[in-house]
Amino acid sequence: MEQTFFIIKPDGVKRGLVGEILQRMEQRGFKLEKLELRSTVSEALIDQHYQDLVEKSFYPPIRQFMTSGPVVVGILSGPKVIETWRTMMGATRPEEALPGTIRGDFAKAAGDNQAIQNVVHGSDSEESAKREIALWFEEK
Ligand code: DAT
Ligand code: MG
Repeated sequence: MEQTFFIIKPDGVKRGLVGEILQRMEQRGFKLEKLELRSTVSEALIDQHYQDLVEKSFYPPIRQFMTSGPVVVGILSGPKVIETWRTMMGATRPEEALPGTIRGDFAKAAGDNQAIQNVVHGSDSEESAKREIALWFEEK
């Protein structure tokens, strides 16, 4: 069965959205294969997670944001879960995320030079899902 890796980011945990987000996963019929609260996340882990973004000018605030508080991480499984979870998350930029999506319902637009805080992460391909699951759960 297809699997994806997700993160409920520090803004989602701080704002008390964990239950709401897990409920949407369950209502959609996906199975939670793994679920963990990580009270701290290292900069090294986030840099590996976002290995394709570390050189970008907007990256330092993202690193700061992603290590700013507890996150909830897990593995979700089900048919077409990678694409479907991305659809449920909504667009990367809060101002472009449609109502009905998690980001469209909850993410606040960022100010200039602030990190985009968009509540959730989901793997964008089968290859990313495999890599991220190994990074977060098998190579601790
Ligand atoms: P997504 O989280 O929708 O998969 P991504 O993988 O391209 O988007 O980027 C990871 C995070 O980095 C994203 O949630 C917010 C931030 N980000 C991406 N592109 C950005 C940009 N052009 N400016 C500022 N932050 C950006
Ligand atoms: Mg991404």
